[in-house]
Amino acid sequence: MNGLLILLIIVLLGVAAWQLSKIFSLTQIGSKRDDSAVANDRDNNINGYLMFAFVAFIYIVTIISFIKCGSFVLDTPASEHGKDYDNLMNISFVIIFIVQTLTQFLLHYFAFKYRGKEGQKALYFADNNKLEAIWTIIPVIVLAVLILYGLYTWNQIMYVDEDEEVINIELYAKQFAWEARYSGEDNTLGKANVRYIKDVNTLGVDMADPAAQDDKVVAEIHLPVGKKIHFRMRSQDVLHSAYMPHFRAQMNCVPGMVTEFAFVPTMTTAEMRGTAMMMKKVDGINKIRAKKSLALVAEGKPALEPYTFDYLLLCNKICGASHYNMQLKIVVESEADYKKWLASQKTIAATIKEANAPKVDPVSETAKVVVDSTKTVAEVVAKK
Ligand SMILES: [Cu+2]
Repeated sequence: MNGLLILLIIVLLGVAAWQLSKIFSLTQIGSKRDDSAVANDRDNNINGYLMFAFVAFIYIVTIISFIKCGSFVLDTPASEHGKDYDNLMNISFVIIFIVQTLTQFLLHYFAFKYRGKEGQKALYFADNNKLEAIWTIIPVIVLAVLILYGLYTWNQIMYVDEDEEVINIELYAKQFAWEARYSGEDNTLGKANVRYIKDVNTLGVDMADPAAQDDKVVAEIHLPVGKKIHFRMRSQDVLHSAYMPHFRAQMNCVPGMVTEFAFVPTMTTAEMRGTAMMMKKVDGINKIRAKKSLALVAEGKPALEPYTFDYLLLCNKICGASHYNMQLKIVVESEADYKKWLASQKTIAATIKEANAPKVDPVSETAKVVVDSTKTVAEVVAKK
């Protein structure tokens, strides 16, 4: 109903504006004006200066974006390949920035310089081979270098040596959560299929596969610093994307197929928390939180907890209403701490066994013993 009313108001406002413009035209009858519908020098000048105004607008937006959003750029990468990735990104940014600044200036400057003038005719070139060659060959060379460098970097990042010692981890995406599975003692992930999903076996691990017995499903990811981690990604429902921005890693998770990404983390969570850039960022976030907390407390609500930095695995595909909720904490630590943590995690086999174990209710068990006094407690329990 509200929508209909708003629409009606807009239509009525439109009619009113149209009527006003008609009244305005009627008041102009008799006054001297140019009705030829051909641009005169005044129109050409206005358009010429508007061209300048537009290029100024583009530059101002660029400068404001740098000032406002410059601090969102992630600083030091926390993975070995991160430097190559950042290099590629920076080179692309610099080239795009220079080319865009120059070409936009030239485009708008010439549009101004050669704006229409009464009595002036435009010069017509059928073609100019020299100019054509310049604006074809230069972009071809620049693009070829960029693409070749990009392909080389991508291949370096994606190459995983079969014989190299890696830690195998599976990332499982579903609406709207992540789960991670470690390959256990044998360092081999057991087979899995969506058809095997049942009760606590939320990843559909094939428990008939010997390699699956020691696999561990965990609630947060722990990684040892300096070791190569080989991630394999699966999705249960729709397209998701495993995104670990601090490690410069992203890979789509596609239902029905396994995708991969491998990297070596180079900075522990503690080391990243200690960098000047991160401390400044966390400080900024906590200042905003403190301000919001003041307003919350005034309303009688609890204050916000202060923020501490943690690496995150995020979903980078808009996969549904709670897409933003898809995140999993990643802890990078020393190898000793990592081993200690991993040892404390339960295997899937143990979790399933525990879930399927008959529930012994101590109260009814005692009652049975009392009622059936001809049997011993041991007999009752054994029968059970
Ligand atoms: Cu998602």
